Amino acid sequence: AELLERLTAAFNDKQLFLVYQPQIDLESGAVIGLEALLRWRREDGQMVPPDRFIPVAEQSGLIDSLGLWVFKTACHDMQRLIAAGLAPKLMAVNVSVAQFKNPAFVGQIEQALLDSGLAANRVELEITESVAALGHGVVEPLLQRLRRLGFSVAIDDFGTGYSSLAYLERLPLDRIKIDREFVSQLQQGQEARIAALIAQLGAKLGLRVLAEGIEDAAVWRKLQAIGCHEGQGFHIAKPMPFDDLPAWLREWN
Ligand code: G
Ligand code: G
Ligand code: MN
Ligand code: NA
Repeated sequence: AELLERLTAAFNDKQLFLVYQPQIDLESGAVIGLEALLRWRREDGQMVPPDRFIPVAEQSGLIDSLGLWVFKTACHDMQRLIAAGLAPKLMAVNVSVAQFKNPAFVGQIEQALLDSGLAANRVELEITESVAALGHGVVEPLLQRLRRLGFSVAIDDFGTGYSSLAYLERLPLDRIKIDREFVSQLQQGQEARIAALIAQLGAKLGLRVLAEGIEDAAVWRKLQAIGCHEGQGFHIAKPMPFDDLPAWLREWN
């Protein structure tokens, strides 16, 4: 409860901000997207990791307004990049399962998108496998609505949560993100079995596959060898504040 009070105050005092991590095509190196990631810097300068405060926001319902703020801010920043002629194809925004449960969610992001003037096909929503817990009677129509609006949808942290393959196959998805746990196995020289299986699964289902957590050039090459075409990670770029993006984007290509 104490953390919730501090988080609510931080939200009101604008201590929360977004950083952006580039996503690239592993073949050409071209930047294909940016993932928006939430950060909290306390007044004393200490960072509070999202793994600590997002669950608190989810349990309290604060995630609805916080998530909407993330969405609006990411759309606004994407518009600024477009105006500067620097925007990649996609802005990826994480959406919590708790937001999905809110019946007002789709209407709210639709309105926020309209207000921003951004086209829906420039936005990808990242959801985790745990949406499966809501049941496909809920999730499938919701995803269909989002895709009809023009958003694309990615499954984040794939392979770590619960979701049956049968379930995954039915969902209208665009992309799978291989969790960095499996990508780090490549780093440690272990067999790339799970990452390779996910890449094959993606290809079979006609989905794009992106690997998270690329920390060196060797892993980048191994991912290409197993048929994974997209990636993000510290070796390419760490998540950075908006103000650092223009210079990075100009440098990279
Ligand atoms: O950026 P970092 O690796 O510290 O993020 C840790 C976790 O927090 C990741 O699982 C990430 O998806 C999640 N996260 C970061 N920003 C957001 C956000 O804006 N909304 C939601 N729901 N999750 C986020
Ligand atoms: O679960 P999600 O994909 O949303 O999490 C993204 C998180 O992963 C971000 O918080 C980001 O800081 C972190 N991250 C991104 N690239 C790397 C990487 O190469 N190595 C590690 N350890 N973490 C990374
Ligand atoms: Mn994510
Ligand atoms: Na992830």
